[in-house]
Amino acid sequence: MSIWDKIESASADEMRSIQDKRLVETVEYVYDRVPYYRKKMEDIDLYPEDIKSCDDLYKLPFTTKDDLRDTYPYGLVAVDLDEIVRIHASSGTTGKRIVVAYTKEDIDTWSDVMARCFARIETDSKDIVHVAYGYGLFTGGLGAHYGAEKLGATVIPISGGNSRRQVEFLTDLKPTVIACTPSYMLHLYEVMIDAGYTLDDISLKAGIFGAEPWSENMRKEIERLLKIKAYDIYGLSEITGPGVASECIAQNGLHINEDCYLPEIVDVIDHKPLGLNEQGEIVFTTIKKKGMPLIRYRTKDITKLFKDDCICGRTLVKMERVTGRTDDMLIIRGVNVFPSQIESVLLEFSQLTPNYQIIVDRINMMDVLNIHVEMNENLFTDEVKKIESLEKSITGAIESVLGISAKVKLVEPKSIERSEGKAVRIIDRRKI
Ligand code: DLL
Repeated sequence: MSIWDKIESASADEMRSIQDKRLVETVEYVYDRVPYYRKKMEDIDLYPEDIKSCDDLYKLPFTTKDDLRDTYPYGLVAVDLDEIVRIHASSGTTGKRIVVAYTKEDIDTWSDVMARCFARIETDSKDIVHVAYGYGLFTGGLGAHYGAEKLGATVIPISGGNSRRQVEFLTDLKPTVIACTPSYMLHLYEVMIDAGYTLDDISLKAGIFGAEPWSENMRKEIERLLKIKAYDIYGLSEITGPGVASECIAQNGLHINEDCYLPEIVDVIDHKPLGLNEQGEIVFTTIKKKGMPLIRYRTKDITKLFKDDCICGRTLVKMERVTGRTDDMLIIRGVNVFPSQIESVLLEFSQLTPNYQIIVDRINMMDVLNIHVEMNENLFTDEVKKIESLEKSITGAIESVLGISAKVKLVEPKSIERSEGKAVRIIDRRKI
């Protein structure tokens, strides 16, 4: 039993009353302290007294990445700068970088939610946690570090990169839990095997993987290769970093730390609120943050919220694994395609590895979807005819699942560039 059980297994009424109180406080707080929010509210004739409970959440204006850019760097900070103890930044794939600012209390809250995420997968003070998320402006490394340390676990702050050294630490220091992106886990596995090690040389029992979309099939692959439990953890810099939501041992949806981050799902087109079990964009309001609270922040991540009787006893609302982002969605000849759907199809084939790249071109006004995927060593040494026949089968599977044709090319093992952090899956040449 952990000290967080009370909040994590609160009744619906208890949770709702915490959320109502914290929401009302947060709205008053930002209205008083952040001129940008005050103006946004007054522009629609909305005042703090109009927000009495979570039922009124929908009245509040959304906040988007553009708001963060427009107010860069400190426009949404709600305290004097001398109360800010930490800055993180996210480069973003497009446009200007955004920065996020934390007070001491925010760092404590973040450490708590991250500790809760580790506790959810039964990590405790006896564990050695190998943190291979990048340390620095990216929130992954320090977020996981503070959480694991709060639990009393032994932390190896190795950060990303230098994979040979990572493998030495895994084999020498015998960490039991690893935190990194799922794609980097697979890369570390390859490096480990290439260096002549076997699973007997490591002691990992679980990994807490996130920061990029990954499919259920990718989970199976990691669990099969490494003989560990692979858990999903979700978060974003704007809201805090990792620790917004994470899986428990049930591996069936991510419990949201909803006492700190109030979730909603909205329609991706008209942004109207949707109910439980309806898929859309997940929006968060931070209800415990002091340095830079965010009201109805549009994440662009697509998922749904649901409740179940979780075997772990937690009552926290769950979100499904994020299948993609509204801005990750490729529209190929009018059909909406998410990279994770392609990944799912590819990983149905045992001769393939989870290393793939999606390259979209426009040739003679027509979108062409190319999928490059690495085959495994066995297939690579096989006859060309077999490879061609497999390419055909994959093309057929993509067509039947996604309803579009694709040019599938099987490439040599280890020929697709590896990333130490978030994998680069899509190259869309149409924009160039
Ligand atoms: O990636 C924070 C993080 C670090 C989460 C480590 C989990 C583990 P950003 O760099 O701001 O923050 O990127 C946030 O990454 O909006 C999602 O699109 C994506 N993302 C994060 N976790 C997951 C996940 C960190 N488990 C953006 N599944 C988010 C799918 C994820 N996508």
